[in-house]
Amino acid sequence: MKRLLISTLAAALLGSTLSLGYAQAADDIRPRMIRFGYGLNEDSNQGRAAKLLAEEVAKASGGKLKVRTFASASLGSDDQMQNALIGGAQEMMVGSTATLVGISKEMAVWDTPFLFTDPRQADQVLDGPVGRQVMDKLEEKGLVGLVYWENGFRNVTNSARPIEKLEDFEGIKLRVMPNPVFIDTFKRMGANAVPLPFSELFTALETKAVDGQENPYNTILSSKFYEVQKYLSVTNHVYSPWIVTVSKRWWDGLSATEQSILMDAAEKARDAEREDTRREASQALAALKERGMQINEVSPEEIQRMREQAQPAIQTVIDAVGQDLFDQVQAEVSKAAP
Ligand code: TF8
Repeated sequence: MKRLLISTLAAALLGSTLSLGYAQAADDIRPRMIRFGYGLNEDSNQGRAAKLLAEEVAKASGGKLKVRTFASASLGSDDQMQNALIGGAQEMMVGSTATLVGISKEMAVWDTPFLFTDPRQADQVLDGPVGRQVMDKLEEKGLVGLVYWENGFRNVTNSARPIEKLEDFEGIKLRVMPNPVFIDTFKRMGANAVPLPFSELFTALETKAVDGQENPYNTILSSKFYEVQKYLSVTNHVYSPWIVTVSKRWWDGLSATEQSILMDAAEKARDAEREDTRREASQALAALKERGMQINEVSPEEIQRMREQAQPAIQTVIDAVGQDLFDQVQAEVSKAAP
């Protein structure tokens, strides 16, 4: 009996020594190359934030962790990169939450038309417990969400006519993100909604395969959509978050120190990115006008009509995320109301 106990103890001890010997100590930093992909070009709010993240990681790790950034979807569209992360072929990315709904259906809660009215309200909800809860759902799919960055309030551009009233959407071939809520919303408004990855958008606009698209001012500017779009109509129909994600398979092999270096850098980049994005957005209309776009505000009455018309698309959100999560987000939004 005693001998059995001793040998069991010895085996346990040996086992733990062995695993200590092989496993990485919790505060280790190993030399690593981290591929970080994104869809916009380097000279965009997304590109500037990615660069800042890379610099912060290099600084905090004494140059051991090297984040290599890949702009302009050179590692693939959002969807392709998400799958590369899940498979472990790529480590990190940033992209729209709206392109994640095929992998994690709860993400669709951010697609609710007219959910937020102010960016600070979005910050509070996204950075709060419900934002974290939605993010954590990614883990069972092989991704880890670190933080939300700002893509921003979306506005419509097209080459046919200014959108001044609901009826002006009629027959417009409008590129939307590959996402059921966006497709539904714009179909209800009367547009011919065409889902396309962002990486194909400029060419689609240039060749007139589609008439228009919708994105924040920042992207209309940085992606030079003003070269191929005449009209910009201020609809602010939805606030679009970006999300920084990492491969879970890869993340689980990092030490606690490495994980916290990456998390801290993602947060620092988030705070700087939101500031940068808001500053740029506040000057973007003037810049776009200067580059030849014709810009119109849509009256509050017409926005209200669009809102009512899009209302049934909310059911598409509820079907995807469940009534409980939907209600929880609504409650957080009213608490955070500016
Ligand atoms: C879109 C999105 C994109 C982002 C970006 C590629 O319209 O707003 O701009 O997903 O990360 O597809």
